[in-house]
Amino acid sequence: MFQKVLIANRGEIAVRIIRACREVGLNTVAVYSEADRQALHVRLADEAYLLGPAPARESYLRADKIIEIARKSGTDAIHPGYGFLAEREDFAEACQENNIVFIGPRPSAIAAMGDKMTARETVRKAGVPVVPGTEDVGNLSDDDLLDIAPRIGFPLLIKATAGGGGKGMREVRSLEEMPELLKSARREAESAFGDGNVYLEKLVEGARHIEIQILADTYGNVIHLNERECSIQRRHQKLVEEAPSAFIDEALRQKMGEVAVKAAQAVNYVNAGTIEFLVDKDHNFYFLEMNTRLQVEHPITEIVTGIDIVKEQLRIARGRPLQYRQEDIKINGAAIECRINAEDPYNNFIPSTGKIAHSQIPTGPGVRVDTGVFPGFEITPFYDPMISKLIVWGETRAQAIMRMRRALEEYRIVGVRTNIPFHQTLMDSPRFMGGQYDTRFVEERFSMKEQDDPALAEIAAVFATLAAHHQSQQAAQFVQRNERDTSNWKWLGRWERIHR
Ligand code: MV4
Repeated sequence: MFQKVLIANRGEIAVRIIRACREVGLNTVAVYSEADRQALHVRLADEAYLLGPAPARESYLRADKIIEIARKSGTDAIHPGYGFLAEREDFAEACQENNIVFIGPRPSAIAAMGDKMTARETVRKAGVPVVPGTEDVGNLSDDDLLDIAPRIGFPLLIKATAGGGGKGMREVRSLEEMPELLKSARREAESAFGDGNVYLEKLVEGARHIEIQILADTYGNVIHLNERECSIQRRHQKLVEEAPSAFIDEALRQKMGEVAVKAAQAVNYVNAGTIEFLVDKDHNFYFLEMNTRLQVEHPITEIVTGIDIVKEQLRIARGRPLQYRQEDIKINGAAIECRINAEDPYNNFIPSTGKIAHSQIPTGPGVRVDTGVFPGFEITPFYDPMISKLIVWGETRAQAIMRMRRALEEYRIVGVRTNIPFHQTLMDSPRFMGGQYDTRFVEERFSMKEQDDPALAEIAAVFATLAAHHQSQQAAQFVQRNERDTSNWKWLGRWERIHR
């Protein structure tokens, strides 16, 4: 049991965790850097302690200082949030050694899933489908890999064992180009992770990125909260997430859920976690990796399931059993999250810094905004550029899209550039409306450039009308039928702003 929780994080997620603690009567301790003296998480916590200078390595990554503050303040639990120390097995271990509850999985599960080759082997042996590729753990030499590659077949991917997030990843089209690519992948992995070890997987092209939320208690009960569709991303940064996925039917949802539970059980997982899958055009799905933490996009799952994931994390960490069985988990409507970043979508998404002079945050029915900033707060280059998460709910996916458009229109942020125009363009895109996108969509088929196309305007107008009248099935079908039956879709590779 614990009564006081230190939140080893900043920004919107620190605020989110403080709120959950407050609602269940737990005391909170914030930690902050010199850049965050005025931050919202500092204001909302019961106590706050300075960690050090703005750079993360001198503040939010200082595991030693955080544990020292926890001890001094009589804290008996630490929530790491996401990023920073969340998936550092040594930090979870250090908490244990100091009799502090780490609100997350056991160090052994973090380690098993943190090493991507070990993760792949562990879940494969538990019957979880993985992409065909190398089937060993340990250091594979270039000679080994060049020998195995033709049996896997090209194109294939070189992946870093210590990787994740695409670092140290290389696409290989032929055996001839492989030695050079092995060298550069190893070099990149060595400098990013201090570990040049790599493995191989067949390349799955045009796949979707779909992940399953897991909850597991200390008694071996594991349930899943269905999927999140995360294919709208750019350079491995997610921009929009949806729950449920328009691409997944009930049978596939159930199958992926069962497999995700198996993957979690394979490492004796405890607390909240996420199993990432690639889903190809033919609905084959493959384990990619497991995120052993609370994720940025957890709110869309909360919205459609009605479950407060952070409160469940706290309960699990307190040794309580899960209060839901699998058959209790239902999906109500549809949720979409847009990550609002301080970056310029008209200029290659370069980060934008400065003081937030003014903001007008959307509210009203079905709208949730999770943020750690406010007018007067300075956006610095020290941390990631996400300033808020705009989350909406709708009875149907079409309703959620219409509501997201409304909310984006209401949103005003003055002082920094934001990617709100990107989200507006996306929400007006017939391909997005029809749910017809994969992980290449933003980088390869989407552009902010304006283009007047009356045919697309008409599709969007009919979609809007049907959506407004709760006829979302027809709205979705309308968009899909048009792709097959008319030539309007030749426009879709280009920019798609609809003029109203
Ligand atoms: C893949 C893949 C295709 N085939 N593996 C990217 C980061 C890392 N988490 C795994 N990633 C991928 N692995 C095989 N065998 C394509 C990607 C990938 C990707 C995955 C999820 C979301 C966005 C992505 C963007 C580019 C590539």
